[in-house]
Amino acid sequence: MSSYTPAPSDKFTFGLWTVGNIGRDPFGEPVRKPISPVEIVHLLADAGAWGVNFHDNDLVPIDASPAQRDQIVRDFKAALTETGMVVPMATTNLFSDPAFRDGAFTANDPQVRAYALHKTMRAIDLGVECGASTYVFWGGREGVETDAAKNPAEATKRFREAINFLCSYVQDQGYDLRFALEPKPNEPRGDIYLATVGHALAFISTLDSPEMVGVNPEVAHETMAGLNFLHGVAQAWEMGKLFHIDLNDQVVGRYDQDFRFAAVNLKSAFFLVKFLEDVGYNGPRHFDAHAYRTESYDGVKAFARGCMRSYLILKEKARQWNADPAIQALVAEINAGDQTPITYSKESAEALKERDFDRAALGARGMPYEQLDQLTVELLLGVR
Ligand code: GLT
Ligand code: MN
Ligand code: MN
Repeated sequence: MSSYTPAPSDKFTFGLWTVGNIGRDPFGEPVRKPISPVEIVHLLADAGAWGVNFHDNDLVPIDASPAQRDQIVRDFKAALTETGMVVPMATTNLFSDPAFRDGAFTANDPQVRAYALHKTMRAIDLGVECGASTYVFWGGREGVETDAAKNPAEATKRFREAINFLCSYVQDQGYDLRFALEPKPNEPRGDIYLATVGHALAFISTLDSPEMVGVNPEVAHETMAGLNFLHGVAQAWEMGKLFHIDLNDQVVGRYDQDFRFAAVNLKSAFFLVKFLEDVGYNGPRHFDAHAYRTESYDGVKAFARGCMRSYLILKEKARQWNADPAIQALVAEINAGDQTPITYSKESAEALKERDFDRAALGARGMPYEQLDQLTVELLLGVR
């Protein structure tokens, strides 16, 4: 039995904005005093995390002078060196400032679109300076409350132009950086463009440099859309597009909750962890979540530890599932028969057309999924 202690090889990361969340919500003021990026790095290192990610303005305030910026970055890097923490991912805040009230890359005002590119190039420089190799785009404000405001096809074109522009920028700078689009269906906008993993994957294939761009799916976001998160993740993985992942939890039909990983849908979390581990996903496991508003910083630390511990427990459960004789007997039964795909040739197609099938026998076969699911539940409940 493992001790469920995080190791660097687990690649657990948190954003400055996650443990640094001060508990402001649309109905209430902050409940926790802000802590500095340096303090956050120490808190996360203490909790056992491997890395920390940030938006440009999580680290450097939007109105900082160049000298202040340099000092902040120096202090932050010193904290990274002191703790051994890394920065695998960075991103831009294109949603807090009033300038982005109508979006950034898709805003109707061309000056806002230009400012969004300006801000993102600078944020990319900052991210790369701190070691980031993945750059996330979450288009929180890229959307509308009314479709009177914007033609959604035009918005898609603007989004494409922006990502193409930024891919060229990264290539020109010679940065070793890949982009990951993070879909979300709504909140803070009434409707957000590129609403799901599927929308994003289709969009990527229309870019000038599609090989540079993948996705950053988030549990809560696909769940808000009523979708099966694992299915989106699996499709992205199968296409070589799972560049990053945001782990948290969410009750279907609620506001964007960003709960501790596995706090709500244990079984979905289990199948997600099992998938990532079985396929050998090697990227960061980023917890994009925050502690309940009720918590003090002790609670924040408990929250961060809980995310990682639950992941590791589920990883151990996945190992048990893969080694459980009764479960594996059912898995073998389900996958019986010659599973080799039929490759097309004129002859194989003709032969297949002529083949006799016992349709009644095919329809008479039951599948033992009830048993398999019950064994899974029992394993998760700890009685196997
Ligand atoms: C914001 C959002 C997240 C995104 C972050 C990246 S910021 O908190 O809710 O899902 O991943 O911009
Ligand atoms: Mn979220
Ligand atoms: Mn996220």
